[in-house]
Amino acid sequence: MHYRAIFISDLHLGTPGCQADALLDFLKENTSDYLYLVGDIIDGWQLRRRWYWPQAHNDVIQKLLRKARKGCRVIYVPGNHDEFARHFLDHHFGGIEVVEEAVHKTADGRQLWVIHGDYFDAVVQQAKWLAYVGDYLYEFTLKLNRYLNNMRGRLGLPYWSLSAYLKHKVKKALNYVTDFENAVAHEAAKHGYQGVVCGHIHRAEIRDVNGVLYCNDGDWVESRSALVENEQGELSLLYWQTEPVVIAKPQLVKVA
Ligand SMILES: [Mn+2]
Repeated sequence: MHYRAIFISDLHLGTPGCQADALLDFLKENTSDYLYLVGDIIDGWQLRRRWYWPQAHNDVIQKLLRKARKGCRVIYVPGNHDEFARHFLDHHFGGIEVVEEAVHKTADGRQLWVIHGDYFDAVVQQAKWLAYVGDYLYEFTLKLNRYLNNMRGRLGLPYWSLSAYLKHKVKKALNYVTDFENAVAHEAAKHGYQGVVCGHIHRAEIRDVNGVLYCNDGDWVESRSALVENEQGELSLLYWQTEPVVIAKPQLVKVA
């Protein structure tokens, strides 16, 4: 298939979790005018701890470089796991442009803000922290609730559920993904973009958030997903399923 644009992120090359063979197959079967690498392409964090670099990971890099050579515009927006690449912003590597963020104009004229998304951790962090505390607090509340109602009972007061009262607040704090999506979309709207493409949370999605198109291209660790734009400017998510590999081909044996 040929697309106008392909967005992929969170490949995590350099880790055993990266599904390099499936990714290589996807890159072979699909071409595009634009290819956006939306961060966490190479996992520098893990490589620093333990060197892991099989041939398939080399092949992926070779394939990306070949695409750039053949005229595909490859734009690389580094993420937090490949933050070392942020030292080379606005440089070219074998035709691959490294930029902090990009703006992709779709065929139907929409402006999409392309970012990895880790900058929003700080915004969402508070909610995440609350979630951990919230979970613990909930357990504690249940105990406290029993104790309080025991007291209330002895004083002749009716039963009152403290845990029920706090439950909806905890639930709200636990919604990390939604918080992230909303924060990113809100910032995109503030900058005047019609949509945003990001990665980082490994959760593929296309949805409207208050009039802004939120797109997350997923990852190549679990979901094996990509965001693609066709010639009409329509965006969709693609989950790559490889065909079972034929190991032994039937052979013709000539009998003399
Ligand atoms: Mn990331």
